[in-house]
Amino acid sequence: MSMNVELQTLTAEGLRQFQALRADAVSAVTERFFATHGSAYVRFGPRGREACREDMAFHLEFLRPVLEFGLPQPMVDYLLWLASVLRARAIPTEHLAQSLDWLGQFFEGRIGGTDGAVVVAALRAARMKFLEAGTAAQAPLKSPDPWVEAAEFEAALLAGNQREALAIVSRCIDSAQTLLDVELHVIQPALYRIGAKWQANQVSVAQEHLATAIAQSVMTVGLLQSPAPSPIDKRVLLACVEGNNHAVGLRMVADAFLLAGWDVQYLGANVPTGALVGHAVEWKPDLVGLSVSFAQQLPAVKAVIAALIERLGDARPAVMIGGLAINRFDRLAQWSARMGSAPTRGRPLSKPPESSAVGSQACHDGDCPRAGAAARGGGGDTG
Ligand code: B12
Repeated sequence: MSMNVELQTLTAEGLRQFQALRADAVSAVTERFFATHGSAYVRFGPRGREACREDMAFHLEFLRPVLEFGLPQPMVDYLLWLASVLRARAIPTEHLAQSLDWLGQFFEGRIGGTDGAVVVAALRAARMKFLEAGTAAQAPLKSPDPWVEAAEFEAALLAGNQREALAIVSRCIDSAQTLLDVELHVIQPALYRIGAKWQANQVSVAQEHLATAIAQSVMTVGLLQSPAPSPIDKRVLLACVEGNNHAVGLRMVADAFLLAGWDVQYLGANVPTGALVGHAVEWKPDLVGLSVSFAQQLPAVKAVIAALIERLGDARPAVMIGGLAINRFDRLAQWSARMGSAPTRGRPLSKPPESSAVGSQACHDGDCPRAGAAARGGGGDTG
């Protein structure tokens, strides 16, 4: 199945209308859904309606980048993911495609002209590719080669056994492995497996949260056990863009820079664009690293870059982008690299170095030595 189709994109006014209509679309389609199929969902009680609303809202969140960038692949991937999550919880999936038709009908009646047609075409394309895929599983996320310790570490995380998790990591570091390698070959694969198990309904939300919390504290201890680097008088500012709550991967990137002697400021999850840019203006980093999990977070990347250019002009830092969305979809990676090279945006972002996973980062001047390894670690399916 080829997903590299390009669709028409919305005009700025079309996008504004789409955004303004989202909440009404969610309500209208949820009501239509319950009027037509309510009996199939009675067993879920009031929570069923709420979950349906959440799903409709999610559909539209994932539709937005299709409308903005013309690439259906991330939305199809999301639909396959959602179908697998629902199936694993014995929730019917047969109405998923219909909900896309109904969303199309809602927007067709309200956004006129070419823009209305763009929304309908995007929903149709996503629906068609989703149905073509049938019950095929979404391509698995590939993490770096797991070491044998990854399975033990995963078991410790799932059992909530912080002491054991720490012992495994300390053992690796004591046997001369670097923290970065342990993060890539033990911690990351364990977290990826736990994500897959949550998707398959084999692990609870609480276990996933516990695992993440333990992994983060173990990483801090690992950092303390690592040899102190010589400072190199360079600064990197790292942040997850607005909407991205997946922060552990970026923490690994932070550790990579710290251990290479950089001065690192790590702002963590979901950083508002204004706050991020304001901090960059004040702290004046040489490099800004942004983490992106889903395609709909790319406009936030664009906003950060535009604001850095506006506020700092030629004195702006280089920008590096990575994360799940960039690893997973090569077209988004290309788009991200292109984004910085548009003439109005001034100094281009260089292409990702050949040696790194395709598009997992866009990084200037070979300035980010070991972060390439961290980014490579996330190297997933590149479509
Ligand atoms: C823990 C977790 C969460 C936690 C995160 C807590 C935290 N403090 O970070 C919480 C509960 C918040 C969460 C929420 C959600 N999650 Co989640 N989550 C995970 C999980 C299990 C682990 C994430 C992680 O830490 N991975 C390990 C790190 C090391 O990997 P990484 O992020 O890819 O980072 C590496 C590279 O990508 C790269 N990198 C990352 N950032 C950057 C930046 C730069 C500059 C560079 C150079 C490189 C780089 O370097 C890192 C090291 O190699 C993953 C499973 C998975 N496969 O990752 C699911 C997963 C990512 N989540 C998923 C989903 C769907 C969600 C939610 C939508 C769920 C929901 N319905 O609410 C929300 C969305 C939140 C949001 N808006 O961002 C799905 C994504 C599905 C898909 N295929 O796209 C996954 C894959 C789980 C699954 N299998 O279903 N999640």
